[in-house]
Amino acid sequence: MARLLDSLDLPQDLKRLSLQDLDQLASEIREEIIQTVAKTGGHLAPSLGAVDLAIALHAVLDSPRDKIIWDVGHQAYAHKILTGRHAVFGSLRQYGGISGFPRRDESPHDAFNTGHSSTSISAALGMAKARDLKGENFAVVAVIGDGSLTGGMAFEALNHAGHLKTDLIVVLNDNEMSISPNVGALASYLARLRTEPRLLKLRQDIERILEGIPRIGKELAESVRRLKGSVKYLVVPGMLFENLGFTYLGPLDGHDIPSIMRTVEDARAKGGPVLIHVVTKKGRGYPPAEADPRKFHGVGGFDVASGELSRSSGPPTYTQVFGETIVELAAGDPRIVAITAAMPDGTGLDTFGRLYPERFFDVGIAEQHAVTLAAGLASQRLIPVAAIYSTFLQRAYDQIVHDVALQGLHVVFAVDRAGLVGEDGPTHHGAFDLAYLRSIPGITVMAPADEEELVGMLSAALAMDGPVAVRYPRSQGWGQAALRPASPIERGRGVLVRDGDDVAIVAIGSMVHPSLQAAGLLERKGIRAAVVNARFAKPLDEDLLFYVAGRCGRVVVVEEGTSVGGFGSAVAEALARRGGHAIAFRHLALPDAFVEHGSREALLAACGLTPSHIARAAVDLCEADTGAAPKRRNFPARERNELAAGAEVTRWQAQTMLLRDWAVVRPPKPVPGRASRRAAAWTCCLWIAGCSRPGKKPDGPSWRERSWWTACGRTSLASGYLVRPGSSSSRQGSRT
Ligand SMILES: Cc1ncc(C[n+]2csc(CCOP(=O)(O)OP(=O)(O)O)c2C)c(N)n1
Repeated sequence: MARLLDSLDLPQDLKRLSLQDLDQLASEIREEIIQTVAKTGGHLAPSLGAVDLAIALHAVLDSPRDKIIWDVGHQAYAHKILTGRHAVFGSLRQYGGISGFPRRDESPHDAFNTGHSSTSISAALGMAKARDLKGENFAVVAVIGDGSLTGGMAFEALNHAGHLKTDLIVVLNDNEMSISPNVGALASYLARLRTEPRLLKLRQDIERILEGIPRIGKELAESVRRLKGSVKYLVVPGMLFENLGFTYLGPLDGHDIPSIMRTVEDARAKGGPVLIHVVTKKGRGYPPAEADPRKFHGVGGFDVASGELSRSSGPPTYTQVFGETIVELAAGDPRIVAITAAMPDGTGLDTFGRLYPERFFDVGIAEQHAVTLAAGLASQRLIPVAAIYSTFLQRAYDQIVHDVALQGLHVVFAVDRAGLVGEDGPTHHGAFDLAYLRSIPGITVMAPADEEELVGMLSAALAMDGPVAVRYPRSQGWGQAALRPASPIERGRGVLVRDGDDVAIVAIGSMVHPSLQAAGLLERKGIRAAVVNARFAKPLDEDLLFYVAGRCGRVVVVEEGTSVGGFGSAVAEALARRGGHAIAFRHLALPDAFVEHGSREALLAACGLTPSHIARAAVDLCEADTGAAPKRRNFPARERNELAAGAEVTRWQAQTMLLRDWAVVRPPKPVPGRASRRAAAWTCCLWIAGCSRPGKKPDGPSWRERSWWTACGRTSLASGYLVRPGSSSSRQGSRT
């Protein structure tokens, strides 16, 4: 039988379909979603639950003139199919295909980009106010789930909307679920509204009776008015929303298309802020998803017939290792408590929650509250572990700064999904945590090279002081390839995992193993690459960095984080601060742009973060005349002036500069007066500059190395820091 879906011009044609046709269309769309998501993966259960709602809204509204904002946007697949993307729906979440979330650049029907929860009411209110100010006329509808309504922003927006009183419709899509069952007092309140719809009838009956009482005297009239008010309080469903200034309509069956259509029309006619409460079933129309909506919230591929999820074999994911490790650690330390913001499964804390319910807090989709709750717990000497995805932790930046770091509180942040997350795309990539965390004073930021190191880092993090973040990617671990035995984690210390003297690859976290693979590729080309597992983005192991920088003269820094302000910037800052600006330097990182969706592998390749890209960068660095060697021998005027001013010479004097084996520069003895300090500085500069004269020490380092050291020496003096390039000190050399 020909499908309606293939013959309609949507969304316009919805308006002329019979109710029976609308139901028929709903089942066709469900089938389309099931078949597609089985291949592409995606948010199955939420989208199946919202099919009838999407049809009803598009049947009544005139999109894109009227605006529909889908909160989170993970439930908007039917909306996509209904608004011209049916033909390309098979490319859902694929590299180059359509996004799994609403995107303004994808369709004019996507009124607002979403991905993070609880934003829809604010955005809708902004649009509604813009409409009023511009004297325009269109409807604005925010569709928000009961889970997303637990986010503070949603309440901030409800509060403001109730005050502004402009025309705005909020559809509360209540399926009793966040990803896992919704938690909190609000969830219980909504449950009461759902389970006691008789209250609505009761209210109507009571109000009718009260209206019928004749007005005998002012006093009685006033009593009746008060009585009406209190009865309303007792029995009116949605009183919470009414008190916030909304008209509450509902609860309705969210799969009854005509009922939703009528109610939306009523809401438009009523005007002002209206909340329509619809009750839906997550996973509707696909029995396995209806039976287990938690499992089918977000899936990879699955077998439609059996409902079996495709599982990848191989090593456990970082998330699983985190979940298991934190349970083990908690067994030995009752101070450990765990916090999630509505993601017990996603973060791997579900087992912890089952084993230690008293020590486990699912706060709802409330990352800001999660972090400050952790701060409160830490202030009483418990050790909170807040497991939050990198992208969602962005929400709680001020809480990390103001409530945790400023007070030096010991909170452990398990920053999951750090780096590229794959098919969920730009709203979900964990691109920024290294950058936004490392700028916070007193914080420790580390990233394990593999799952073995994650275990060590978690134990170390619990034993440290102050805020500590451990960031790890959305991927499986390295299994047999993991670095074993993982050496003990020492705060601020990296590890030289492979020695070499042509080029140093300094990598952090998920990029350490690819860098080791790159070093293998380079070896075949006769290039000896040192590989540093930096472990810490903060504090940075500057000694190790300068050891390899001095030894190789060329540094490739690799990170799965933004190229702006992250680990690479930390390395570049350290080099600049300590005079290594003449080191040939390449930085491989995520671009300063939002990375699209696609498989993690495809995206890593597109961003140049594979072993072959790393090797290529190292080869380029070795081959290129990078201009690393200073062209001028004379000190630039600015530096000369700084030196003449005697900047920080005494600090410099307190140290010794080692230039490999062959030259030791000892600063002159401390000298009191400013003139003699200046003289001392000049002596040292000239001394170092002298080392660079070609042919002076035929058995010494190359001209290139010497001139680099010269450059370092000059900058050191100017900036007051000392560089120890290429020290042959056995202490550093033996650190692996
Ligand atoms: C700020 C933020 N935190 C966490 C998430 C992860 N997340 C995606 S959907 C979801 C549950 C949303 O529940 P609800 O709004 O009720 O929609 P449903 O899936 O039940 O349809 C969560 C926690 C997110 N998208 N944004």
